[in-house]
Amino acid sequence: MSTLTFLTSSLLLASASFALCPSATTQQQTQLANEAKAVLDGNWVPQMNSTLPSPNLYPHQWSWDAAFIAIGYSHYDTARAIDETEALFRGQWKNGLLPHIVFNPATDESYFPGPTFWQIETSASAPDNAATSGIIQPPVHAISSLSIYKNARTTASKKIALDHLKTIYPKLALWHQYLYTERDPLNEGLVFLRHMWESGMDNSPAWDAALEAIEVTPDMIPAYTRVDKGKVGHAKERPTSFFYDRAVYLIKLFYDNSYDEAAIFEKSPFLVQDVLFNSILSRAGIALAEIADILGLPEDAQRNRERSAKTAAAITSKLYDPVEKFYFNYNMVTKSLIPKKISGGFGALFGAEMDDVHVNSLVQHLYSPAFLGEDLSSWTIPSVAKNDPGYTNTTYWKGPAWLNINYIVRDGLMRKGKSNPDALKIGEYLKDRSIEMIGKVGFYEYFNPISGTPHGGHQFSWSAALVIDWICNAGTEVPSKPSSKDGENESLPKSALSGVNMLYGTVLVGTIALIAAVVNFVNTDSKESEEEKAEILELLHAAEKKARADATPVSGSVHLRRRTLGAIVRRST
Ligand code: 2M8
Repeated sequence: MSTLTFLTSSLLLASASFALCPSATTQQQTQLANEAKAVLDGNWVPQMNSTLPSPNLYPHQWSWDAAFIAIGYSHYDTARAIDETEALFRGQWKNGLLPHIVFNPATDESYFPGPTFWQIETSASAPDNAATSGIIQPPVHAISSLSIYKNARTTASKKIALDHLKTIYPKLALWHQYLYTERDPLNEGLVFLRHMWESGMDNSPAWDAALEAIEVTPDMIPAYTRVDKGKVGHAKERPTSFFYDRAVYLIKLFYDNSYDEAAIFEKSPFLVQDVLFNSILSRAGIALAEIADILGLPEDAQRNRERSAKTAAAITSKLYDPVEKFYFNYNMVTKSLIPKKISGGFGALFGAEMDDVHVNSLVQHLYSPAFLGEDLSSWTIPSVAKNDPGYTNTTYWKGPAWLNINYIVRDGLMRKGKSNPDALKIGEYLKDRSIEMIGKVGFYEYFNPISGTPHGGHQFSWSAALVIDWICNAGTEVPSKPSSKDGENESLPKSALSGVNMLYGTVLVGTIALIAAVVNFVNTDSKESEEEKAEILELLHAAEKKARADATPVSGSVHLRRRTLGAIVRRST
């Protein structure tokens, strides 16, 4: 790498760190995006090269969290988005299984089930140098790696993102290969899940009947101590002991069978095909095909597209119930659909093959009182239909709204609903209301869908990451007043907005000083091409434009920025 290329790279990467969300159209958006950035940066663990989902509840790296988090980072720190992804894949098993947790050795004891509980050493496929769990989570990863590449804004970050695609593609391909072979023994194009945690929607009422059919007595499971209950406001918001006993029972079944998928498929009392998981897989398959295209691998691209199309078609042919006009999960043990209307059913919009009738049936469900209401009175989509007997406002995946589900459904509505104005309207609504809610209450884990009040872990990373993606991609309005349609006694706390902008301004000035130093140096290096210099100038002009747009009353630094940039640009021309 030449001196100038190196300096240009540093310069361009440095600039990326302050140009967060150029498409933000209001000061409120800019402020919220900066707060979201502060959440991610605060949860970053340098020793692990990864980000905690939430500092008080989840002390390790989780799989689909990492993918959403990387999407957030992709808008302002390509290198860190790559680190996050590569850290997760260091836990990948030899057969391709991407574990749902990669453990941080420094905090082993602060989460149950910790690394030793999984006994992954019973499997010949377990990784040699990483402590992981032995189950999976929805495969958002190809989507996030493609986002890292697409959202890279400078020549230097594009280059490292392309290098990342080259490194990660074989690992992603192995991950999808594992899913389509080990987890689809009937070759239906639909993968099965063997643990509730694999769905990401852990204690959803969709699993209640299957769990009730599993008889567990204390002598059948190893002794264990939960640590989650003391870490949230109300222990009753967390899953029950009944649920945890069965979660532990299944883990024991896995290690007793050395994580052999065929043996588990034969013996497990919990085997489901999940709408959301398969829908994400289908979309991720298209992303994987796009990555293969970028890397010049047309045969791989074709194979990924074919597999994705098979999954997309199978979701609708097997999991859509034409009577209820809804997508349901499927219990492979009882060989029947699980008739629970949960938010994951709307996930079909993200990756299933649908015609207008399917799209419209989901849109009608969203408008029903069980979900958003005809007048769109709910803040965002509840995780379970409000008229389901298992629904609660505040218990984890049994009713509360989650940002990642709203993000996925919103994306599906905007893509599949192009000829359905109601779909587009709800899509916009979901994004605007989610952003409004977060702006009011902060970056929490989940929310009461009726009142919008926050619950679970605070400083929750994927809530922050997805807000960044929404704001950076589209520049959504952040309305200043919440709706007054609260259906419960809970009321919204005051906005959690803080003084991040002060810090931001200081960092900006520091970065520009660095740019000045670098450009001075560059100007003495006469061997470099005019093209490279033009690239730097373009960056400087962009930085100046951004500094002007960002003009906030931060201790007079705007004048300093303008003067500094003016001097740099003059010296360079
Ligand atoms: C929750 O799941 C973990 C188990 O994996 C837990 O309850 O301890 C879920 O919300 C899951 O979707 C999420 O990835 C994880 C970390 O945020 O927490």
